[in-house]
Amino acid sequence: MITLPRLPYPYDGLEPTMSATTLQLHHGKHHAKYVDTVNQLTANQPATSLEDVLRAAKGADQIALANNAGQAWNHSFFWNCLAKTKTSPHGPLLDAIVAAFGDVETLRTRFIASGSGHFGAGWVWLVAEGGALSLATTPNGATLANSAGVPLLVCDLWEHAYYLDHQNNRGAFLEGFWDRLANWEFADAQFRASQSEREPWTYDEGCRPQPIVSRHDFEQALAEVTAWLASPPASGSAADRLLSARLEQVNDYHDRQSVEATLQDKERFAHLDARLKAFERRWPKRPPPGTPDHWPATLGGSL
Ligand code: MN3
Repeated sequence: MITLPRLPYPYDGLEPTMSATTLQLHHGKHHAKYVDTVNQLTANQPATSLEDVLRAAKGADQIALANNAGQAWNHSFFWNCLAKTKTSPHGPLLDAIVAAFGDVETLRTRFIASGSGHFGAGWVWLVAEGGALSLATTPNGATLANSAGVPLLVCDLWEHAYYLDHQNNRGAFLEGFWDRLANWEFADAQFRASQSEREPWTYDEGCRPQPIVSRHDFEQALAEVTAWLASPPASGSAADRLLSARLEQVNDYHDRQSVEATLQDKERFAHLDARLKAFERRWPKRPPPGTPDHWPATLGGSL
């Protein structure tokens, strides 16, 4: 079971370059459909990551699963390649661009030409392998997830990505992507991962909720984890990993003491603690500072 990730921005957050109508349809209908289809096709299989689903779906009888899983992965990756604020390549990534293409402008020209020249539906990628950058295109639902090269950026070449905003002018869509939306901070993080031991972006990571930065977010996160813990998801499932991520965020936010705890919070923490103790078998990866035990010993801490 995989989930449809939330977008890292509101539907109207990329206007006017990408309209809210396009984004709503693209994420809420197209991407959602791929996710639903993957879940239908894997309903009888044990819970696993989307990357593992893709690795397993190699046989000829699994083309539908490979296509839909590839599309689910590519779309979530694509959402992370878009940003509300303009960014530019810098540091070692910029050096690698200069080494491979001469300059950023040449890379821009070649990226747009590759995407425009790709026949039919697909994806155009900037890829890093062994520190060297290159461009690639993949047809239809093919993906660079699990490939030797680490993808840094991708742009969707399916007509549904641009037809409402640009009709048949794919080149104008690619120019808008490159000039105003391309998320170079994300590309930079991917490039650094490709140069280190760190794992590059995963689909699960794309499903992580946005960081808690306000009392409102905190309230929402508390409500979510309370509801989840009332009937905990299967260990190792996508929902389980999401719950784990959400608990980490609640814990981190609490540790930073950036929220004034109310009497009601204390009651809710105590309630969460009781739930966690009832299901203490999971989330071993982040023991609290100073304790050898699994995380979290007491969610409420010193409250
Ligand atoms: Mn698409």
